[in-house]
Amino acid sequence: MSRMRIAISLLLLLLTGNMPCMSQTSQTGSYRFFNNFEDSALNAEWMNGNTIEKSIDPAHNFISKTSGTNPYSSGIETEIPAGLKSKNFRVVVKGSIRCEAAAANNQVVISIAKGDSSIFWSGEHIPDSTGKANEWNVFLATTLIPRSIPRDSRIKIFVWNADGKSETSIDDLDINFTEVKFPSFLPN
Ligand SMILES: [Ca+2]
Repeated sequence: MSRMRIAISLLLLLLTGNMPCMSQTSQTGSYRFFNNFEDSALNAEWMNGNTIEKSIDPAHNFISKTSGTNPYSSGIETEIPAGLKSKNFRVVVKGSIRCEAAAANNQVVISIAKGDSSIFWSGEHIPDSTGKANEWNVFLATTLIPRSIPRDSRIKIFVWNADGKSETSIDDLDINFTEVKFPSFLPN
């Protein structure tokens, strides 16, 4: 490998290493991660890429599909973003979901760990996934993350097929981190 190639590889590693899937920073303290699973280069940077496949629904094309044997959807794994370390922040996860069986249990999971130690875990049931089988629904889950989380923690976000009853398709996964500033006084 030439020296130039090594330099380019190192640069790419630096650029993509810690924040692989950050699509944009719209304002200070706000970070967005979005994937409609149509871009193979972006898909490779997201977790559980083995779940990404072509849907039978041409309107959604590529999706992340979970089942009893592959229960975790594609999602993100990243360090706490630099602008949110030691800050309270809100995580809002939106997306589209389609279950092949009614009353399936799918959950938006936010898992935070420092090294091998789990620090925070939340699994929010997606009510819309209990709707009619084989129809697309949208979902939204919101979780507050306290500023006491260690600065060098890593955060994972994905959809968990918790009961394995249904093959479940996930698309247009849209994850937003926003700093929450609580007022320093209470209004009269
Ligand atoms: Ca798609």
